[in-house]
Amino acid sequence: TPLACWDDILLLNTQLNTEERMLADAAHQFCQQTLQPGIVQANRDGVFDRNIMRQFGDMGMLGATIEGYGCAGVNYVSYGLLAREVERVDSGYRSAMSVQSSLVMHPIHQFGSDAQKDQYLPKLASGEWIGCFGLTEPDAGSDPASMRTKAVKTSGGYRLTGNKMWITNSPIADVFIVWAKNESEDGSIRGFILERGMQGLSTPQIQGKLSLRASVTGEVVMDNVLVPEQNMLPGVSGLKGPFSCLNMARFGISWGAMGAAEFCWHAARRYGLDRKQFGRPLAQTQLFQSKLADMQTEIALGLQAALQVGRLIDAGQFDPAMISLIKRNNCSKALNIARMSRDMHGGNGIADEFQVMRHMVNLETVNTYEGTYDVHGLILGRAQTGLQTFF
Ligand code: TGC
Ligand code: FAD
Repeated sequence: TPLACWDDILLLNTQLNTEERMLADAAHQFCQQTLQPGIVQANRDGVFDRNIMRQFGDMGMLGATIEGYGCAGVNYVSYGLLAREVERVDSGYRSAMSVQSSLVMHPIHQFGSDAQKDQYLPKLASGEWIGCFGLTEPDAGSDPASMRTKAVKTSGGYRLTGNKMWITNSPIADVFIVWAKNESEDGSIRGFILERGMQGLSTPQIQGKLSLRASVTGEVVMDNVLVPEQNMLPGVSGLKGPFSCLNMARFGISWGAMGAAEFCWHAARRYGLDRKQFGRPLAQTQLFQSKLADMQTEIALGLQAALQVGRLIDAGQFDPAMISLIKRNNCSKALNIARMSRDMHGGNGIADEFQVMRHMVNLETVNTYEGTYDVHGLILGRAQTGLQTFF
């Protein structure tokens, strides 16, 4: 018989407190009962049902770390546990949750005025409004400092012109956090809150995605959009504004990627126990067992590292380099695990019903967005040598 804790060999569960365990169990049930049954079809159709955001809201999963405004007010370890459960179903659904929480609600909460918080946070917390985060541009991906979107001061506000690219949920968003160079402050980067319906704002959807198909992605095209003065985020200027949002989202992704990897690992184990070739289960071959051991090892270590960083964030002791380490490691390890699981499923591995190939292609995006594997390597290289490679 298998070891009772084969799927939690370092007893991560015992390192959680009672509230964290209850929250993870409730999220697991919700994700498996409500999200899992529809994901194969949603991915096939390439659609995101906005009702899912309402359901996240009902579960208290949006902006979960924020106190007040209808938010749950839990710690960052709990936020990580939520991401792990959602991404066990699909990286696209975790994307929706992390953009809304870390990239839209977090900057409003952290850098917004009281009026902005009152106006936007409750409706984003309930999922009535969907938000998106526009940093990347067609010619500014890994290097957001080279963005071209500009804000020009005019009477009563700013005129924004520019083009954001690859923006999760832009085609269905009600609220847009857009980062632009403010010409009246020497091109310093500022955050602006835009709303659907503003004149000159359009959000064409990107078609033909082979990854994250259950998430909608688009552009944010701004042609001289008039944004009232009171819609600028007053509390931050410079790249540390968007980067401090990314810290939190990247932390969640490092847990989420492990959730997707766990799905692929468990599926490979089950498949190997059920499928017989050469007169015995595939799981009774040395190569198959060695691959399962690799998966188990990387997942157990990746989760421990994510938990430690979560504890440090909750204690106010984190450095962004720690987050680069776990984002880079956990995404690339999860991608390798998904590829291995796809292979271990043989021909069935390419059928969407078996779900591992969906996770595999999703993780290609997860390894790329929020800072690519290379970029996080360079952040870690700079942190240990003091030498800058970005110019
Ligand atoms: P650099 O000179 O390093 O820094 C500029 C200013 O920013 C500050 N800073 C940070 N602050 C807080 N947290 C961090 N992690 C920070 N990193 C830097 C820094 O202190 C400095 O402040 P100040 O006051 O001195 O001006 O800037 P750089 O241009 O050299 O940066 C290079 C690099 C590569 C590290 C950076 O540009 C980078 O991280 N690039 C990756 C871009 C990226 O991650 N884009 C993500 C777009 S959003 C997205 O993908 C959402 S997908 C979501 C989903 O669907 O789930
Ligand atoms: P590039 O920066 O052009 O990189 C291409 C390759 O070059 C990569 O392998 C990279 O690692 C490498 N490279 C880059 N610089 C260096 C260097 N200095 N040294 C060595 N190698 C280097 N952005 C948002 O703002 N909001 C969103 O909601 C959002 N959602 C996304 C959803 C999806 C589905 C996708 C695919 C992307 C999303 N993004 C979003 C954009 C994402 O953050 C960028 O794609 C990512 O930051 C990489 O930028 P890029 O695509 O321009 O690649």
